[in-house]
Amino acid sequence: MYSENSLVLMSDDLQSTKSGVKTGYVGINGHISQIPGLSPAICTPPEERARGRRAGVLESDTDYVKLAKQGGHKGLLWHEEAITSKACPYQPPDWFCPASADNSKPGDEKKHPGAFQQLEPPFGTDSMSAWERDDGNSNSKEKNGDTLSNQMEKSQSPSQYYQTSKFKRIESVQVKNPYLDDMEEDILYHFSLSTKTHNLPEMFGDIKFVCVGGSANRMKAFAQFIHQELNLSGNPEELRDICEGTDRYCMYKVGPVLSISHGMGVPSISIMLHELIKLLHHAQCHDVVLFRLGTSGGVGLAPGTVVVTDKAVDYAFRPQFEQVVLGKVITRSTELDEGVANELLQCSTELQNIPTVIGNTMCTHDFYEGQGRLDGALCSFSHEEKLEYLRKAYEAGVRNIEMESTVFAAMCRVCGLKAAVICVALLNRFEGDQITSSHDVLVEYQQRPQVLVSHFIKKRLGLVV
Ligand code: R2B
Ligand code: URA
Repeated sequence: MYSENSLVLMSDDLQSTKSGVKTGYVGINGHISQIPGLSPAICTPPEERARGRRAGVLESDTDYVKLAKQGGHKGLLWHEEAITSKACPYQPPDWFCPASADNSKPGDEKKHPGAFQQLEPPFGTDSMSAWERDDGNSNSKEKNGDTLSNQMEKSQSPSQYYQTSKFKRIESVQVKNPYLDDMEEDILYHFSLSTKTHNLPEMFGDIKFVCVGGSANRMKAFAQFIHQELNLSGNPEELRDICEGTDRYCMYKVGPVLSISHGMGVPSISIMLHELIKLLHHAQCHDVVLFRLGTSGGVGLAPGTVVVTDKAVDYAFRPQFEQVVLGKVITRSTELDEGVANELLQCSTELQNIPTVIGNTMCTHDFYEGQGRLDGALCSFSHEEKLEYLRKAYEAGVRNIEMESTVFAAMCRVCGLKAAVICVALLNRFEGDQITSSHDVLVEYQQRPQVLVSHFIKKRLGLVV
């Protein structure tokens, strides 16, 4: 059975060409998404499995919803010898299985002493600013670990890093909520998924890359694109929305990649992130990297430039996110993963036509006044005042402005998830406020973060060198 190894790529997951170049990530049994009912090749479960399961399976439900309500079907992750050519195990890069060949579950603390950070009480540790952390006020053990791994990441290429990181700990997804453990069922309402009606480890346990972006259509297009890039079998047009039970967000699973939409603005992405992080936790995912792929207004940059975020900063250029909790403001640091950002920058140099810089990204709560636009329904400042603000932003290292990066960075950081923000600049805000480029040009710009992240993923999977 596959489940023991379900978090590890097997030899047949990657198809080699004669030249040795890996050409494709192959899902289990050649299925696209490995999620029941989402791949055309997956058959319906035997009748007896459907009976006696949860009540509430309605005649009117789609095949997928019926299957999902029954918790998927059991043989889903079996390897069929007849289909897979050889049983010799694929040697995944260390990154994929950091605890070397040991396939133990992330929850198995005894086998990995020191691999797990102690859960802190809610709200206990994340109210420090980045400056306070830098000052050494943090009592977190995590800091030493991070420093060590950051140093390694700085001095070595990614492949060297993975090869030498035998003692790298498993990076599990840490929800910071003690109440979750006591809940009999967790309903991820805006995803239309639940721990009782869905087998989340089976559905999502192999996820290694989560790509989020504002628009549902763009994230569907990204799922289809990455499907082609990973050379998966099956028709990318037939990818099904895992969240089809709701129209709040869309979600597509393509091999080890999850593509999800988050809507516009902090409140929308924050709801999605709560449920996504719980989903990854319930599914026992580990060593997951999150990417926000988006659009933005450039600050002193040519339209079409891709910005990989160094620090996500607020309206006053501070690397922090303020969350109101029980009427009090809690400040969380918005530092992103430096190693991933540098790796993305390196990827951009290996691609044509993806001009890329690393810079700070300012996150605002509004597209118009909040970003200093003169073309909203309201405007209470002068053209000069706008330029002055943008100049100050530029001096503080801000190279682009968007609307989700601070909460994205803060939540990922608190929950132990490596994360990066990659946004294309649609215009140079020193030159105007309206987005005047043609539809075709904008479509091409929006593909740039996708192409960059796809290259990163393919490199990490060993599909390109
Ligand atoms: C970028 O583009 C959207 C506004 O047009 C917003 O979601 C963002 O961050
Ligand atoms: N998205 C933003 O938030 N701002 C812009 O200027 C462009 C896209």
